[in-house]
Amino acid sequence: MNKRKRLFSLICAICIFSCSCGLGKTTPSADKPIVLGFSQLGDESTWRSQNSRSIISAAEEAGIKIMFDDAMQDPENQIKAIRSFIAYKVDVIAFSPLVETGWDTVLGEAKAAGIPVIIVDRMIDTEDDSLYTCALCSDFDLEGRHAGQFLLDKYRYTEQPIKIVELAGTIDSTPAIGRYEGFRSVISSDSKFEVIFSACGDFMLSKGREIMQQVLELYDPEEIDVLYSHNDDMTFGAIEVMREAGIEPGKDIVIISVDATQRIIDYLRAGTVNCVIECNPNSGPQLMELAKKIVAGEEVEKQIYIKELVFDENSNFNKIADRGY
Ligand code: GZL
Repeated sequence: MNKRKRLFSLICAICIFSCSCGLGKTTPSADKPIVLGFSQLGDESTWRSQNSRSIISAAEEAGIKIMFDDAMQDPENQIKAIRSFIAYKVDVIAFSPLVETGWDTVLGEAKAAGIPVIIVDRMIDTEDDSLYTCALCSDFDLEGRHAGQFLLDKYRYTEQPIKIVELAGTIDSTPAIGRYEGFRSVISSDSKFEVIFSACGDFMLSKGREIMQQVLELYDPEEIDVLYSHNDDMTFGAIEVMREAGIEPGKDIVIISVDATQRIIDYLRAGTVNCVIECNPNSGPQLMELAKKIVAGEEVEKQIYIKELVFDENSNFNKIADRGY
């Protein structure tokens, strides 16, 4: 049995032991807490680690027993975890889908077992929205549009072409799709903007480095005006490569990054990056409130978007709260 399965079994055993009340599903009550099965897609970025911390700590705060599984970037592991949650007859399932497609069958099994599902962070692409009770997500298309709007404002009076390199997130993931499409829906209004290179870095620092190295083999730095990166970790990798090449990030190449970790806000203050689009990882408390309402049979909204901000080189940096991660 591999490490992941052992960890998952241990977490399950602890949960089942601490809330075991005989065989079969029991109705949660004061002395029988709600059991939530949560499938996390992985631990690929600073954002993801904070998202997991938020969810685990919020479950403890809310008195909810959580069975937490880390799928390590493999949707098959998420499907296995959801099936395990069904077998343990949890009260509610929540998961952050790595990619948008491939969930109908396993969510159909959860529906048949009478277990409500909450989608968190990223979204699924399905024709049957009865497969989930609620989706608590960011508006990734809006994040992309904010990034585009920053460039429209910054280069409003510029005539010459603006050449853009894009570090994209995981293919077929909602944040990558939304940030890609939302960005283009805005910059396409002015033909001076051109995305000359776009590649998938899977939201990982190491791949952000690799892609930036490739880009500098293909283009002279003078040919690149803007780096648009779908998350901070890929931005950190790209900045390392820029500095090694003698390029001054934020000056020689304008940088837009999504997430808003503390490190990228510090870079914004230092002029190392020029625009930061917030993507809020702290959805834990809201998720637990939703879980309680759903298990209690209360109505909840089908789609809830988490509120997010935009910071840029013209922001009042004193008003940017500490990020906490
Ligand atoms: C967005 C989230 C993305 C973050 C990345 O909600 O899914 O995945 O932007 C993370 O940092 O890896």
